[in-house]
Amino acid sequence: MVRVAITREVSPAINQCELTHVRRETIDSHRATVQHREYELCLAALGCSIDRIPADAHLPDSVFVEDTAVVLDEAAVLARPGAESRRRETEAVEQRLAGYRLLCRLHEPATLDGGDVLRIGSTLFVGRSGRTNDAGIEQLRQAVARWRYSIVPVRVAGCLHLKSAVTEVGPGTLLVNPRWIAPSAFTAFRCIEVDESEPQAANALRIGDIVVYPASFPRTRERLESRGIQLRVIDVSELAKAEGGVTCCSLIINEAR
Ligand code: CIR
Repeated sequence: MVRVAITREVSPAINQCELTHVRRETIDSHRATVQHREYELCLAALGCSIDRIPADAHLPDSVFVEDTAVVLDEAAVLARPGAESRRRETEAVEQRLAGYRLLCRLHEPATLDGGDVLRIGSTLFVGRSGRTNDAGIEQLRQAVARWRYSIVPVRVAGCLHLKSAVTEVGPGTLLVNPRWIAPSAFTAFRCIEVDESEPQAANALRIGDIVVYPASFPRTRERLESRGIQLRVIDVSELAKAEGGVTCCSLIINEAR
């Protein structure tokens, strides 16, 4: 399959990033950039062609492109990020996405971060979080109705986004932190729980049969490997200080036309 990964260079202002659930620590922006390049190389080795947007010194969190859009096979819905400081991140992403997909937009009072949308087949699970409000969920529902996606709202508590708490790691298989979301929304799936000592370990990026996974969660990693899930383990510790995980740094476009 031809895949494109839209990424964006780490902003020189990364130390002014938004933080909600983690204590501020200095981010070494050089190290963050090196790790981000390794992340891109990993995606390239998995068959993605990298479409990189340059850094923007006025947008500290702009490396986290996942939050700016929801990319589907038929279209891309531009998000309206819940944090005011992140609203303008969509502009450069919009220009890139226009080359791949029909675009739909959300409008005030909607807020929605792409990190709150987990697509599994034709279902969009949408986190009702500190970033995504009811109007965001409703406008997303209307935007995608013509392609028959069903929308399942999921309450998120204790973490930033839905995909901080649950991601797909294989066909019908999810990696979850049940303390941050009610697993009742996901009873149709086989759920692997993160190790209790690694609450942030549920964010994994599935590319085909392979799962890109952070090096910082060895116990949960063992659980995944023991269930036969093939991992590419990478160090993303620097951007984790900005509350980012492995899904956050790319927008994956399947079968790019
Ligand atoms: C923020 O608070 O918006 C950023 N510092 C982190 C965003 C991480 N994005 C994601 O989980 N999808």
